[in-house]
Amino acid sequence: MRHLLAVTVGRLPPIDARLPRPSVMGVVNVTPDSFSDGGVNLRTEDAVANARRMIDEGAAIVDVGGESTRPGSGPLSIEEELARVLPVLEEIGQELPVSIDTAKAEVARRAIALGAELVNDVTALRGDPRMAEVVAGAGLYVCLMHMLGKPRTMQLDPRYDDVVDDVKAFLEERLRFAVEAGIAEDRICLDPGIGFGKTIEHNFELIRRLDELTALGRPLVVGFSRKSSLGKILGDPDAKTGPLPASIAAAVAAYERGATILRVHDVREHVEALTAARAVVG
Ligand code: HH2
Repeated sequence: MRHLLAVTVGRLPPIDARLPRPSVMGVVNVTPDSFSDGGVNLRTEDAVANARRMIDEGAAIVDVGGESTRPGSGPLSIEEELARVLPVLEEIGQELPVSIDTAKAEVARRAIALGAELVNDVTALRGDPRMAEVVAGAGLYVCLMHMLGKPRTMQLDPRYDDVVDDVKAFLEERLRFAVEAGIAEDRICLDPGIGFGKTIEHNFELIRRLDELTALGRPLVVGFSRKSSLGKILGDPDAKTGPLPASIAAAVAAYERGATILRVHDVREHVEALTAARAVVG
């Protein structure tokens, strides 16, 4: 067993020791409708095989999710979300390093019981009043992400006074909330939430000024992989996704500006690019 989670709960190292900069988080969406890979991993055996391949290709962790949060999507029932992710976690939870991408405390609790070591909550503990307690009680890692509004409407004319200042203030407040709820600060990472209630310019400005978010003192996760802003700047105003070379460029730029964890769909290519970028950055 590569993954000794059962004996390490409560004594996990700080997240920056467990996931040093740069680390790749491979995306395994067990959904029919994710914006770029909907349906690819809907069968358990496909999700398991892809998760194993991502770890073999150099991902430090795989992020398993059952609910799409693409623009325009609506919520999913707990039963449906559990039915998608639990069979996958039963197969890989003790074998591979796994993160659970959910905003539901019950899904997180069941995933943790099967071996998940990180809860990736796109609502930053706002979606379910029991989530903070579940994460704190398990002593695991958590990612707190910024989102303006809800997936169904978040891309309808998002506005900020200053996107970086606003996202920073939000993440600072959620970090304080999490620590007050009993989650050790050294287990927490933060994410500006690329594409979650943001225009193209907002997304790129957040990366351009990422140093202002690293000033919060916590490792940053960035998920620009395949997002539509990348397709749009390449000339297709109706793009729903962005291509791989543009995804890699955004990931490398984010890494160079201080990102620690890059959340990506194409693991091998990002690992190769980030290995080269790291050799340059030193
Ligand atoms: N992006 C997506 C989902 N979860 N979590 C974090 N921390 N950061 C992100 O940028 C992020 C995320 C959306 O991408 P994907 O999972 O591929 O799509 P969908 O929500 O349609 O399943």
